[in-house]
Amino acid sequence: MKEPLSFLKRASLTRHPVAQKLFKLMEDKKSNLAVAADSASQKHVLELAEHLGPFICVFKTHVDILSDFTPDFGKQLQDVAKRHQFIIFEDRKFADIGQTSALQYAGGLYRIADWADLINAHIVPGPGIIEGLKTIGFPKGQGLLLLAEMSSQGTLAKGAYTRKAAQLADQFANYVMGFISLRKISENPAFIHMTPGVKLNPGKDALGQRYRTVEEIIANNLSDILIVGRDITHAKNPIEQALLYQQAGWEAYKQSRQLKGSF
Ligand code: 5BU
Repeated sequence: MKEPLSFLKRASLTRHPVAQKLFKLMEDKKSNLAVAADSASQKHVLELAEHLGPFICVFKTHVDILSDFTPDFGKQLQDVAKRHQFIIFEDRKFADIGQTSALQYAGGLYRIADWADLINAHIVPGPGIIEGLKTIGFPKGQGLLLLAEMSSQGTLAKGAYTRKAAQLADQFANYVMGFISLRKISENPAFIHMTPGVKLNPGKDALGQRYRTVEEIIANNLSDILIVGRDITHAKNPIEQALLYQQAGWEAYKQSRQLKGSF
């Protein structure tokens, strides 16, 4: 079996600017926790970023959920990200031809490319979507994750489709920096794996979301980053809950990779 590599070591194995920054700040903050801030209120999303910022490595948004979006949202979030050192990930899941996806990324109301460090895309359209998004994101030093698997029940993203995502990532490794997946799907240590569908108590929601535990995802399936939404944002005390997840996620990472030192 190959030697497990620390996040710090992996930072030195990639030239991708967002991946390098992310691996380093994960190690500095001892956090492999991403929070999914799915609130309709911009003020609430910014408050979540401010309060949870110290515990997380990635702050994940769905900007099109906001009902009170104002054009200074991105700048405000960037200010918080700078203060607390986290990566901004807009979970836009682009899925169109390259030309249209590039327009959706750079323009419209949200101008995602002006403020998000990281976005993601379905690979259903083929490599053109990566080429299209790259025309916007690459010159800005931003990154792309490919949707290799999904956490929802009955997902079609599996088997050959998932393997194709890994191949496309290799092909575009100077722009693609990893995957949304349920487990580690690539042996390339430069790629980062982020996994949604996390709860302290596993189960399902009413609309097909499937939840697994921190240990199942990080220790048994060797993913890198936990994406946690409602189990933190809807907790009685989201700050305490984020700390709990941060510690559990980091312990699972250290122990499963048999790296020295713990939280
Ligand atoms: P939850 O509240 O922890 O269920 O939120 C999960 C978040 O992750 C939510 O923002 C989803 O849009 C996102 N997600 C997901 O749940 N499953 C997937 O496969 C992908 C994204 Br891709």
